[in-house]
Amino acid sequence: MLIGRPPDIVSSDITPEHVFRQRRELIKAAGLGGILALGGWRHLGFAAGTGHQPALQHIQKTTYGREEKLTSYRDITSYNNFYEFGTSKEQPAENAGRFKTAPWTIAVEGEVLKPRQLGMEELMKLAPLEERIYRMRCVEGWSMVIPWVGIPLASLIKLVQPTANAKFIEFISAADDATMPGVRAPILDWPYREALRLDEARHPLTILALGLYGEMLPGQNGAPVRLVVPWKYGFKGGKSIVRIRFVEKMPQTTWMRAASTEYGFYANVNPTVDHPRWSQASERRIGTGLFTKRIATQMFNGYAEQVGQLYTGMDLRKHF
Ligand SMILES: Nc1nc2c(c(=O)[nH]1)N[C@H]1C(S)=C(S)[C@@H](COP(=O)(O)O)O[C@H]1N2
Ligand SMILES: [Mo]
Repeated sequence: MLIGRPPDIVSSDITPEHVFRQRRELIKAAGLGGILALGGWRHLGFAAGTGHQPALQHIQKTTYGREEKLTSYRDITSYNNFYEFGTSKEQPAENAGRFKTAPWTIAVEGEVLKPRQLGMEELMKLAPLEERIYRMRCVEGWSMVIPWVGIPLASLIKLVQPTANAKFIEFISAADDATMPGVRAPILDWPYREALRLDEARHPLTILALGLYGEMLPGQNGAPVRLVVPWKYGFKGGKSIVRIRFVEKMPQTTWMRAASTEYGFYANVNPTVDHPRWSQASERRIGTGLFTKRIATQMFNGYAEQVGQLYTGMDLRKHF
C-alpha cells in the first residue's frame, strides 16, 4: 500500500464512478497498480506532464462543493498559472515534465517547538486524505471548480506546535533553475513566497493539496504538494512547497514585492474591491465557452459564512 490509511475506506466508495473506472483503465494500461503496491512515493518521480497521474488511496468524501459542476480534468491541468514554468497558460503543462517531485521533503521551521523535515509519506499520515470540491478564483477574473485531495493544514500546524511568537506562516515554493525554465528569467523574485495569518492557516477550509480528481497532482498544478485557500485569490496558493516558516512579523510575499499597489497580503476574493486595473465584480467560469455570460463573484468567493469572522472590524479596502 502506498500510504498507511485506515483500511475501512476504499477508493471505489468515495470517487465518482466515471473517474474511478477511467483511472482503473489507466492504471492497468500503465502498470501503475504494481508500482503503487510495491513502491512508495520515491518511485513516483513522474508526476508531471499532461497525462493522468497515479491514484491516491483511501480518500474520504466530504460534503464540500457537492452542488457545483466540476471543471474538467483537462481544463484544470492545461490552463495554469505557474510562472516557474513560464508565464503563458499552456507553458506549465508543457514544461513541468522534467521537474522531479520525488523524493520530496518539506522543511517546517521557525517559531515552532518541534521543527521537522517532512517526507510525503509522513505528511500523508498526519490526517486522512479528504476530497474538497472548492471554487477557485484567479485575480485575473476566471474561475474553476476543482475536486482537490488533501489534508487540513491545521494537522501540520498541530504537529510542529507553534510558539507564542508565531503569528504568520510563510510558504516557500521550489525554485530549481535546472528544471524550471521560468526561474532562469527575472520574472519574479524567486523562490515564490506566499503567507497566511496563523488563524487563516488553521481555518478548516485551508488545505495542503496533494491531488485532484482522486489522483496525485500533476506538475503544472503544484506537485507534489501545494497550498489551497479557497476564499482567497489563486495566487495565495503557493505550489510545489519546500519550506514552511512560522514567523512573528507579516512576511512580504512575492506578489506584494512585485506590485504592492495591486496585490496585498490578504487577497481575499472581494467583488466590491476592484484591482487597480480591472473590476473584480464578475468572473468567467473556465470551460463554459468564451461567450458564456460572466457570473457574479461572491464575497470571500462564496465562503463568507465560514471565514467572514476572521476579518471582523478590518477595513477590507485597506487590507486588500
Ligand atoms: N509557485 C507558484 N505558485 C503559484 C503560482 C506561481 O506562479 N508559482 N501561480 C498562482 C496563481 S496566480 C494561481 S491562479 C494558481 C493557479 O493554480 P492552478 O494552476 O492549479 O489552477 O496558482 C498559484 N500558485
Ligand atoms: Mo491567479
